[in-house]
Amino acid sequence: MDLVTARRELRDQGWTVLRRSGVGSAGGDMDNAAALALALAAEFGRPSRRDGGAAVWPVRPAPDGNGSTFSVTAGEAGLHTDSQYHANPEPLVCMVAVRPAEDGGHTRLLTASDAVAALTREPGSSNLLHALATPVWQWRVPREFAAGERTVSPAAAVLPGDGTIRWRADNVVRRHGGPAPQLVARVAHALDTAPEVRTFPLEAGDALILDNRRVLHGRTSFGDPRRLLLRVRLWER
Ligand SMILES: O=C(O)CCC(=O)C(=O)O
Ligand SMILES: [Fe+2]
Repeated sequence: MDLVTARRELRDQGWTVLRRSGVGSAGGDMDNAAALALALAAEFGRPSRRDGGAAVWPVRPAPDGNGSTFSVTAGEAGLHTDSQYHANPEPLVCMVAVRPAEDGGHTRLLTASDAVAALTREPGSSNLLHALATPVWQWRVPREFAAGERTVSPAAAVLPGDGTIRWRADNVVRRHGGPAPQLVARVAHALDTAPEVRTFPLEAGDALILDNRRVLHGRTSFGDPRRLLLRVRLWER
């Protein structure tokens, strides 16, 4: 697929996959892969260095098994949007597979409109959708990125009603007046088990670019410690 087609697919569908981009090809080292991933991502937007200081962030399990966010842990990642703990999440995320896991770690995607459809099928959906449209949701900043004093996001809605979505289940702040834990669990379950979720592997060199305000992403479980993706979050040009 050429870049023009990929940009159109991203605009119309909310995500696109460029197969075999050349990133991580045999013989290349990590610096080379990161430079290639950055150049590819920059075709779609302006790379963000906001979290972690560098534009290219390696998504791989930490050797000590510790970590507070999906990019440094193995296992599954429930459907989420990135940077939900910021007032203004980056609108685009690019992830390039350098070394896929031998045992899963497949990409999962669900569009915001399919998410709403799944939630609408839930019992008591009007209460659920009302709660998600109310700006009382806050998320903990992962400790890997907590800069300065701010450890919790400003309050925001999950579904503000403009077609966008902001979501992550495992770091929703629990406080008085905020969403009840059962509500968080119900929403997560409805989304993660929705039949509309697309699940597919990224092969080495494949680049996924997604609209971080219109598409939820996640991954199936894996254990392979050698799995490596490179992630670049992007601002619109
Ligand atoms: O590991 C993956 O496939 C996705 C990782 C992810 O969503 C993240 O780092 O925010
Ligand atoms: Fe993510």
